[in-house]
Amino acid sequence: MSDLTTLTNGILSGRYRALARAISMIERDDPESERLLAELYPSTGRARIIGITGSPGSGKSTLVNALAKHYRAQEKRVGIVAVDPTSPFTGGAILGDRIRMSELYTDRGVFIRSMATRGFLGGLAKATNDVVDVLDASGFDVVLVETVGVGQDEVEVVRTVQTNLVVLVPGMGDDIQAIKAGIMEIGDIFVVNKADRPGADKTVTEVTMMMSLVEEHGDYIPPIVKTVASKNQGVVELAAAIEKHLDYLKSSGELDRRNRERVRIRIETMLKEKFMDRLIGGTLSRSDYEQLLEHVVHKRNNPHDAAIELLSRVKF
Ligand SMILES: Nc1nc2c(ncn2[C@@H]2O[C@H](COP(=O)(O)OP(=O)(O)O)[C@@H](O)[C@H]2O)c(=O)[nH]1
Ligand SMILES: [Mg+2]
Repeated sequence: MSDLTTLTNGILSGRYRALARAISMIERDDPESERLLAELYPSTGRARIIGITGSPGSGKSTLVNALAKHYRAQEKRVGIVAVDPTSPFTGGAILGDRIRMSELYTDRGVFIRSMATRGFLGGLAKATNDVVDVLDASGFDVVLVETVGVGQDEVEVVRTVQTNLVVLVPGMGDDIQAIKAGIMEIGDIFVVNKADRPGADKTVTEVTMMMSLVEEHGDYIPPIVKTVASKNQGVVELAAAIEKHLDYLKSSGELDRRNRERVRIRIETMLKEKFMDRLIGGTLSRSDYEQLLEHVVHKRNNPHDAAIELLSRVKF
């Protein structure tokens, strides 16, 4: 059996060493990983993919931990992917996550991976989606994706999950105002975590008010759930809200639409990347490219004509 077949089979039968190896290959942007992912793709599509987004310190990891425990109690296998540019792989925050999640680490029904986020080859969003595919193919029933939710890459990650939780904390006030446009669009469920702190109800009211300003809700109005993640409070209610969102996704046809959107985003991201690869370093040297940009900066050319010219240089 070839190495790739062994690895594919290892993943399909849920072996942790195979999973770890595959994910490292994806992180390195190893060319073999593309073939592996192609092999695994037919086995994907069963996992429930849930995003957890919110500011650093809002309690996302604690909440992920609590949700994972909840799902484990139902005998579900849980994959966790933490994407957090504020905490590099070796950084303190991730170490904190490791310790906090240690009770899950010893549980074979849980697989946790923090994505290295700096200097990422091939794009963070692509890598995250690929890792989610690997976990999905490996039979994890639930995949939780933790992100800080800022930056282009992260927004792309958020757009590819099925249900997105936006985690807020009491006393954000102006913060909520500042981020409202963005979060109102991406939130399927709003979580007011740290509800043991003063002002939780006020935050709930603020979110409700902002929600009423959003014109297009369709049939689904995102619920607001209060939690104290560090004490596992509100987790059952949150899981119920997640379940309800799935019912909505299915009955409205929105699940198919989101899955299709996920495919679209992934293909288009790869196309863009492959196009740029062919262009720069292929047809054109990096310095020629920089030269061309320079012409546009100094008004000797314009962005539109420059783009058309570049397009004409790529051989398909
Ligand atoms: N008081 C209180 N603290 C919490 C709660 N949830 C999390 N924390 C604490 O908030 C801090 C940040 O949590 P963490 O999960 O690392 O946040 P993340 O950066 O969003 O992943 C930690 O010290 C947690 O123990 C909560 O519901 N109430
Ligand atoms: Mg965290």
